Amino acid sequence: MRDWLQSALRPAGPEAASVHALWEFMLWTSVVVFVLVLGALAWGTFHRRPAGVAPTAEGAPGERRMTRVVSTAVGATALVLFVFLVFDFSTGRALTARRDAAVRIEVTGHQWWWEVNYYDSIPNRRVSTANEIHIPVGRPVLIRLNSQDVIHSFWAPDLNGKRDLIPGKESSLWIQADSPGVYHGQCAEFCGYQHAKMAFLVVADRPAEFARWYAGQADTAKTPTDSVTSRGQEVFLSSTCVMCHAIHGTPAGATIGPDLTHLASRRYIAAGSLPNTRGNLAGWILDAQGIKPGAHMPPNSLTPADLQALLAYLGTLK
Ligand code: HEC
Ligand SMILES: [Cu+2]
Repeated sequence: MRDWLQSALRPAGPEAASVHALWEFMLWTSVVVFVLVLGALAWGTFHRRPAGVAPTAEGAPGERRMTRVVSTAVGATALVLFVFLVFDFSTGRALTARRDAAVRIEVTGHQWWWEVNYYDSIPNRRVSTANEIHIPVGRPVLIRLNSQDVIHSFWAPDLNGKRDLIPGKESSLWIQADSPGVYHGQCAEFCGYQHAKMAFLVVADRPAEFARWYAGQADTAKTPTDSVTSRGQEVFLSSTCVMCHAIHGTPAGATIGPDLTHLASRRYIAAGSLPNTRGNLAGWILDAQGIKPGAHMPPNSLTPADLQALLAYLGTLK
């Protein structure tokens, strides 16, 4: 994950831009206030009262001026806080403003991966995937957030602020990417042992590319065409994998773990833990606990031939 770069200071969409504008305003206002306060402190340090005059004495020299200065500073503080409040409210309103969603996505948090479901009014056009969210560039996307177990927090800093996923209480947020690219995100609320390995990608595609990706994902899995991949499918369907995973177009339909129908189209496995390569997949399938201790996938013992067949089959799930 060395190339995992994400930054709230490099907004890549209108939501992140509003958050960033609020942040910049608060930062520079605070810098000015800080400099003024330090200036006042320095002034006070070098301008002592004349010796012999008790500072508490009634009508001590400069007291009226000090009263004026302090009242002005209190007034200015209240004003600055009020402006912060107004700016904060208006940013909040901008972030939640209703728009026409180009795409509606349901993201469900699991320990420690993200289930991603695309809503479509036609049931067989709904798409299920994990840890990699594709969106069309330049279009508003509504993400509804829910959790299956504990509280998680969805955070793709380049695109928007954080939003908690609370079991049983749906929340939502908008994201929109100004230019095509891959944006990184992660769980931002400690959610257990593998919280640090609960990352995700948001891939902003050009509209045609997005449509192609979507059509591919809505399709059922490829049917094996040769003896090795057929054997691989058999291994998958006859072992414990089917208790937890779905591959559409086969009898496997469980939803405990990520949907694997188009596993090979994803860049990473196990929520950003490893690049999706054949070697990493092999390591993961044999001993997920060695890679992500505590993850809810048990180790598997497979003969080398079965493992290779299974890997070949999973490799066809584009
Ligand atoms: C008890 C349930 C369970 C069983 C059995 C199971 N898995 Fe998993 N699997 C999971 C969970 C949960 C995850 C997500 C782990 C994480 O990222 O924290 C996962 C993740 C994966 C991933 C990575 C998917 C992705 O997109 O990140 C692959 C590939 C995978 N499993 C393949 C298999 C295969 C092949 C078998 C059978 C040999 C199998 N699993 C058996 C629960 C299971
Ligand atoms: Cu989490």
